[in-house]
Amino acid sequence: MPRTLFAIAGMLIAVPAFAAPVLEVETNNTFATANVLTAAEQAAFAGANAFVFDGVLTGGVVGGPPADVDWVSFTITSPGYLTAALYGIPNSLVGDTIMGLFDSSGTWITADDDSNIGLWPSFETILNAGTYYIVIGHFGDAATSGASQPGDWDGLNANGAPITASSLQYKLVVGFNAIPTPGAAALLGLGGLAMARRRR
Ligand SMILES: [Ca+2]
Ligand SMILES: [Ca+2]
Ligand SMILES: [Ca+2]
Repeated sequence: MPRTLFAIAGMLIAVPAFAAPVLEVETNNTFATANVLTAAEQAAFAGANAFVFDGVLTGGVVGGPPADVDWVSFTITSPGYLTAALYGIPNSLVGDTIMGLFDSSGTWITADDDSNIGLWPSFETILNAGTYYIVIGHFGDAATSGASQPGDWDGLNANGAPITASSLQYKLVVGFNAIPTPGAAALLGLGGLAMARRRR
């Protein structure tokens, strides 16, 4: 084999496996027990600016334990636009899900009920660098028209009873577009800081 082909083959072998979805691991029912992307999954997210999270959201039954809630945590290292969309698999429109976003201190950022196809949620928001948490639950679990606390996502309805719902398989697709440096500086209010440094 010519040397260039050896070099190309070496490059192909060195390419990380970007395509593998992140698989949920129960129990991930609270902010504190969120599934955190592994270092390899986090590196793949940074390389592709996207990751997919596959999970199952089980329903509750009357008199039984609460319905399922799933938390996943990831980190972005620059400001940018984050888009998250939830889909049913395999190509399923079963169920009514909701989804929320919190920062690393558990402060609510946004939530959605039905902005994706059917009754599936999606949202897009601008974030600074940091660690964030996405939570997925059944409709009726927590408010999606206003702020909520992480503890509001507990698999219980407003009466404190388990949310009775069908179990479903889902695919969470998260995409990230970094804001180019000048925009990032403006977003972070660093323009003034840079000017102040220049004056010295
Ligand atoms: Ca689950
Ligand atoms: Ca769970
Ligand atoms: Ca919904």
